[in-house]
Amino acid sequence: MFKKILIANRGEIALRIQRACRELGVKSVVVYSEADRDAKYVKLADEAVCIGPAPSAQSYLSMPAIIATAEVTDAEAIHPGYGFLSENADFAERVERSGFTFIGPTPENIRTMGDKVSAKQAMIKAGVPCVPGSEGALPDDPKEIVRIARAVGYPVIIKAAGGGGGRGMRVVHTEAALVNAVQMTKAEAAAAFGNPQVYMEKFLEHPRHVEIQVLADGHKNAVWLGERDCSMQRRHQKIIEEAPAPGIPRRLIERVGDRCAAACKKMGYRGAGTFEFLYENGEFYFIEMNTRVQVEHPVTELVTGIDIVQMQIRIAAGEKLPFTQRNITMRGHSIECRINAEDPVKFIPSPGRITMWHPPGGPGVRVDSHAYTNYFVPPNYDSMIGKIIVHGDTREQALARMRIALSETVVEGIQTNIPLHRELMADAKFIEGGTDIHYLEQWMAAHKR
Ligand code: MV4
Repeated sequence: MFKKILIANRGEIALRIQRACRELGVKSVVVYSEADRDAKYVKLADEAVCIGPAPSAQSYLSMPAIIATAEVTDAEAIHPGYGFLSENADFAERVERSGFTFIGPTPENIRTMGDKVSAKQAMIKAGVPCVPGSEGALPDDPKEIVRIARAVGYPVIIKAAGGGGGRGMRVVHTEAALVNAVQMTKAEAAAAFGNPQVYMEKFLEHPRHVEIQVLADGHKNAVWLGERDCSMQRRHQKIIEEAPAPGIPRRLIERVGDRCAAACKKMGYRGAGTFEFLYENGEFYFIEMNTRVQVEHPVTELVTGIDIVQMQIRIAAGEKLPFTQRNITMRGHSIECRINAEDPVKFIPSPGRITMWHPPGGPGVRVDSHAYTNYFVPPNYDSMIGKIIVHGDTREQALARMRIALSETVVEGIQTNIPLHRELMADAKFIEGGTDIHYLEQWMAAHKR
């Protein structure tokens, strides 16, 4: 095991990684920007080094500053968390070339999944079900593009190979609009990602977003840890996640999960990963793979009892997976509410000083947050200030525990989306389970917001 790890991130995930390090008996170094000087996890860390001013480009995205800090503090490995440099293959490569261990997949794994065309090709090869569409990148010939779209059937969606997470996509409903839409998406993709390649898929109109968590050790062992339903989102920002996904037949999920684990073995995948699917009319369709730990990983931890962040570290240290698929069991139901410093109606960020912070507690309640009374939420980063995660024997018990947890929570001095969460936990359709990716936006409109 490592003696010391550098945490190249901030906020709740920096604290989460630090806790995993502590439990493993590993010392942690955090890097921080001038805006995060007073953060709790900076005080709690064994060592903390200021690496630059508030803008991420000069701090959390500065590869030289982070690698130099690992050198001067004698850290052996770097955990990138989520966001920032976590899915940057060049960073992973530079970390390893500098003699440190990158706590994550190989640069090659990250590169393959970062290019959505090569990711999809890898999945097709491994037998993971994908959305029907172009086989690989679209050709230049307009006649060919028209032919492919006719075969797929309208509506279609044009996606940039370099995109992902909702960036660089365009829906096309008619043949008349097709070729122009492809050209526009290509031009935007070239400018935004330095890669003009685009591909085509059948556009699914009412899917749910269901993802599968995997762990692989790079020694040909891979397992899947169940699924998460992340359909409750707005503008590609998830706000509620849960495990398991309500109402999906177990044997169907098992079949897809086994394919994901098999794909990891085939690709020589290493570390934690997430296979993102759209689920519509009883079918799973792969869209993207994330090669990092995700914000919503705690719901999987609560139903499986497996510490995903500790597993990332142990895998990076060269350990083999300590369990096989047969040893993994899912128990009960877990729900996560992301707490954002924002206007609950207009969603505009609400940074500033938290004058009162009372987190909830009690049976089956977990709070992952770096916030505290008197903490100043800086305006420079993501507005998420923490997560309330609950577990119960049933979905009903988890819902009840979340309602109680939200009722106990007090955050003053800034606005948060807690009122929105309280309303959603009482919403008949959410309580029923299985709402699609458009539900929240429709709900907001119906509630005249
Ligand atoms: C789609 C889709 C419908 N059909 N692909 C958006 C984010 C990126 N990961 C893929 N996305 C979508 N791809 C096909 N073929 C609808 C979306 C989509 C979406 C997906 C997941 C979660 C939220 C979403 C919101 C809007 C659109």
